Amino acid sequence: MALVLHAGKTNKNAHKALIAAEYSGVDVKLAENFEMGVTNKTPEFLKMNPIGKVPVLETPDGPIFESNAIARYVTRLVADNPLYGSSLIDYAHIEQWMDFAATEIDASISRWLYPRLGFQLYLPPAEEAAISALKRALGALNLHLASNTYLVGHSVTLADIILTCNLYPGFAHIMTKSFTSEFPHVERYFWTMINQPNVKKVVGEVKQAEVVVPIAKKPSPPKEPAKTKAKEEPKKEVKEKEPAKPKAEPAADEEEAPKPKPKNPLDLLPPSKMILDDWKRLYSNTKTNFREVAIKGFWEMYDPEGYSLWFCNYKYNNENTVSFVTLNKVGGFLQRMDLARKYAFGKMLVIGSEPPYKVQGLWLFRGQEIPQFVIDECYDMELYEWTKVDISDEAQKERVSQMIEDCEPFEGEALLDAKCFNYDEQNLQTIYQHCVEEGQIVMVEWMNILSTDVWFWYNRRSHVDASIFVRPPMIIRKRCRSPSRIIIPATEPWDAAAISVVSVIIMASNAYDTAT
Ligand SMILES: N[C@@H](CCC(=O)N[C@@H](CS)C(=O)NCC(=O)O)C(=O)O
Repeated sequence: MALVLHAGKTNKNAHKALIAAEYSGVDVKLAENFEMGVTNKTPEFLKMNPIGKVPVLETPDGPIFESNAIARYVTRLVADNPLYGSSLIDYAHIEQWMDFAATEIDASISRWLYPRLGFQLYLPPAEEAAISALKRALGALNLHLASNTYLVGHSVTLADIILTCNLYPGFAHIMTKSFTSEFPHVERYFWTMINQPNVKKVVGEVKQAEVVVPIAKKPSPPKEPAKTKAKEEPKKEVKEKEPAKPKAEPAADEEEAPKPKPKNPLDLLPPSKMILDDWKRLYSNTKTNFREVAIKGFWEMYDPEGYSLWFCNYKYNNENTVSFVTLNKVGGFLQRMDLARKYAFGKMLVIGSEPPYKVQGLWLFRGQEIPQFVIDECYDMELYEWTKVDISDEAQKERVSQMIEDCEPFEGEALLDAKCFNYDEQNLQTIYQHCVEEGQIVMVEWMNILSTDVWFWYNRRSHVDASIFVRPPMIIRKRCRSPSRIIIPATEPWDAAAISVVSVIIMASNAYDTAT
């Protein structure tokens, strides 16, 4: 009779036992109708595993929890199972690599991935520490695998099964090719293992992440046991992430009668002659002769009474030892500044051709101070030293110009990257993911989102349907052709200055597809 394993079918910890069972010819079946967040909260389940986590294996002698213990049990059901090696020293080495997989690989991948998925608080220094620890572990593993096909001996053992299951979420979500290419033997090993028929049968096709999974905006609140069918394992479960599904129709929160938002104190400042959107548009649209057009235009528009300029310098530059971690850190900061999009423009430079990289930036804020709501709500602010620009000092003014134009070399150094806080790149990702899923790909070649003004170019000849979700809750839908510019109408009781675009979905428009 088959042993019953309680877990969802995409659970990488459950895969350990299922793969071991395939190799060993042991009959293990997943429990039918298992629902993460529901089944594992029932009194019957808690009797099997008091912590309420999965997987749990039911055996004739009682239940077992902890995935490695389950996999060991399944393996030991077969006498002299080669998955356990053939000597005492093999056995010790298998245990050694299983512990290594749990404490050095799984732990570091989890500390990198889970905050990004919103399951834990995202803190850039913690992410950096997790990545360093993972690189150290992968370096050691790479060295071992340089002269060994498998971890122990000359064939697959339980250690390989456990390690592969632990590497899987890393390869699938965060360890892109540019990250793993530093560890070619680990790459070779992982793909060899994943393509073993007994592994493939359980795990299915695996694709390496093309981008590091983006940071979820806020940690997910702990989920109550779902009343309706839970489609996915909500916590710690790592499976191919479903692309964020933008709502086709206004969702509950968008349909609610909009409550007037208290005015931002910055809206109460005396009007400024500088129109931030005009500057953002000039910046984005200037493709040549930048100094003469955009920079000159900036100083003509700049209103030192209505706006202030600030230099920022990351306080922990000596920790910026990994290029893409540094870039991610800056990307995360810009995402979190989203709340200031109507009141700010920024440039963030990552300076240097080798580590440690310096992160320095320039920000234009409405008003004479850094807005208090930004300091309160964006924790990155305190990771930087802020210095107000004195525009009567020509040298400082020139530095501002150079930062805006990504002048290189900058203060004698190359630029690793220059990011601009202007329009929302994150939204573009949502658009692509959604359209790919729907099979209605519209390649948006260029998009610029200003607060009340959305411009885009795409590569189809036919019409598209653009849905623009804005805050305060409102959706603007428009059928349009490339290139398109959609101006969001100001509606009572808000004025245009209070509107911000939260996402834009561009879908192929079926009605017009064949007509053009
Ligand atoms: N060390 C445990 C980890 C188990 C675990 O964290 N399971 C997750 C799913 S992968 C879970 O059940 N989470 C539900 C919860 O935290 O309530 C094992 O290897 O079995």
